Amino acid sequence: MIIRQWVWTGMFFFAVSIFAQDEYVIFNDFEMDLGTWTGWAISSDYSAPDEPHHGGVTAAKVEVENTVGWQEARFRIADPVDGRGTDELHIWVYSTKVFRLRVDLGVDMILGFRNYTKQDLGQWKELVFWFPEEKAALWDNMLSAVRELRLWINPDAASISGVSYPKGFTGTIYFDDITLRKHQEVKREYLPLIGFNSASDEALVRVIGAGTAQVDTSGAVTPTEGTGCLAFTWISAWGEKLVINLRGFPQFRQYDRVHFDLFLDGPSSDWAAITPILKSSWTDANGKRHTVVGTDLEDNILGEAIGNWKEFSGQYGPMNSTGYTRNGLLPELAGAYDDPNGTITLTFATEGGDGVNEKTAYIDNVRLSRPVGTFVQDWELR
Ligand SMILES: [Ca+2]
Ligand SMILES: [Ca+2]
Repeated sequence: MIIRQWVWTGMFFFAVSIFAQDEYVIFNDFEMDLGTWTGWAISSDYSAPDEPHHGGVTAAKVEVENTVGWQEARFRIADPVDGRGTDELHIWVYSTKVFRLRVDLGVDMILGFRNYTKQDLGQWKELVFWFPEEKAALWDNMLSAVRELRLWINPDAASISGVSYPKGFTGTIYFDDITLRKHQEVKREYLPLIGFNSASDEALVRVIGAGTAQVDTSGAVTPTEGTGCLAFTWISAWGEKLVINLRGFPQFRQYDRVHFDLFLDGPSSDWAAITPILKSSWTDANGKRHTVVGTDLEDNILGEAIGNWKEFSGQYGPMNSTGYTRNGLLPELAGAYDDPNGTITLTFATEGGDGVNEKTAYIDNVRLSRPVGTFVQDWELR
């Protein structure tokens, strides 16, 4: 069933991709600009005619010497590119040794690790780094002029999917066709889940630590949906503060994004951030215990949500991107609905400056969405 589901999903996306051509911003194709390489990239040159290249006629041939582990290399191009509105970084690589590469698009824009494995040796592989549209929005200013990649290679010894990666790397890697994919907006359909319009919705909510949470229908704050919203105490010290029980909403499996509106009633001169975190636990038919201890959907700086309503969202369902790293979540979350004792929650971690500590914040209209017409319906995975 698992396989069939993915085949179906893949077929759908294949059908769509015929019509929706992806657009890319070229970061560097190594035809005109070799860029500058520092750190563990001890030397760089254009590939010779008898050496590998992926597109055009040349690639970057980089000699790597990393013997210390957590040491970065910086790759810088002459003219920055506008990466706003993108959602993937693509890098083609070629080597004769396995490696793991972490890429940062700039300071604090960490895209994570991708692996060049035994099966890839001696051939070109496209490393795809997906980042959520929420992150892109957060990074908008930095993405407007991307000029540098920060690269980390084999910083620690690791064993992943049966492949042993040593600490450090000495050898040659060819790089080519580094691009950013433009994010394609899709029309979405929504399912309202929790409206907090009646005190009965309080049963879905649990407060961790100090503070309270209750449904507010006083009208003191205008809800974004219906006649009420959830008022709770904002605590500035970072931590998990509020838990919403999703166990009663099996429709969760038929959608791929969760959204909510948030309003922090504090001084807009201050700062605050919220992270929605999915957790689940259940036992499968073979008695095996499954636990998702916590997947951060996104870190969000509140910005204009201090003093006003703002929408937040996060992707948890399947996605048409080989760089997407949350597909493993699907069976883990889905199983929570099959086990009568399964649990699944959306936990909010909050933080902020002193000026917003113990102020009242409001959440409303917890809802799900999916691309219109997409077959997310059965990520029924057994
Ligand atoms: Ca090239
Ligand atoms: Ca409401």
